[in-house]
Amino acid sequence: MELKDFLEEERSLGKEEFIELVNRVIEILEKERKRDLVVIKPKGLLTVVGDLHGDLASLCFILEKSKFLERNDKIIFLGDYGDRGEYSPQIYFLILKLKENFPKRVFLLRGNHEFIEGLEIYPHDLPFQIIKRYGSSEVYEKVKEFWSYLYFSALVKKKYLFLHGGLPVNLSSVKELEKVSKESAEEILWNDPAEIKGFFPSSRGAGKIFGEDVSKRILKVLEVKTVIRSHEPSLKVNHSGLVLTLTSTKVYGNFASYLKINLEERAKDAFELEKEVIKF
Ligand SMILES: [Mn+2]
Repeated sequence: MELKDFLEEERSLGKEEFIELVNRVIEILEKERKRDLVVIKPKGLLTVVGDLHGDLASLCFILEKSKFLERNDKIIFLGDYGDRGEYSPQIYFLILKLKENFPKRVFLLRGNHEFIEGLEIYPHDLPFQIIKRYGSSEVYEKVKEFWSYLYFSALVKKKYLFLHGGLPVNLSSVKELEKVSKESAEEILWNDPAEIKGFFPSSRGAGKIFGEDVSKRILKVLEVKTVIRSHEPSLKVNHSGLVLTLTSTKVYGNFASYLKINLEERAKDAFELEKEVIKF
């Protein structure tokens, strides 16, 4: 299957077909997803995709350049699929098709734009874009159902932790990532790292800002070298190399990027990984 075939299929897709696609992917995730955390085996290459926010051109660029469809690699998405950019429905179609076609090689994480109850996001263009594309709010309800099957975080043991926002500041065991509390869910989706000590409430209105001491303590507990996250429109290193932030959308007028990690190599810190990020 080539990317252009997927895009062509999307153009003529009807409401019922889209809903059936979501149902098939939910069925896959229902069988596969035993916990809120997915453990990725340290085999082969992993492409890391940050926030997309409806930027279809950037997703297509990443799929083409990473040669995901031709190779036997893995790919992980760090959430925030829709809103802001105008191609949110198309992004959803593509990630659903990828999961359906390559279930063992595709990992879909939840972002704060795939919100949990009580933490609704604003601005939220997705429902309007879906109605424009499919003429029905039924499709949006189905997409929301799909969100509840997304993982909160992904772990490559002894190496990396992937999540959308940040570490829950009081995390004390990997078990708490396997079954996240409502409080931890909010923090995983909303937190941001900063060069501070400790933590304090975020000006975003949800989640917290956390410092290097928090990262240091939690990464030790998790036995992980580096956290890789998105949630901010930048490429940056925090906490002396413990946290890498990358973005894969140009909707803020900046560059987009992605990362390819060889999971069989030794774990790298965020400074090393930052040098390997492909910007475009
Ligand atoms: Mn976000």
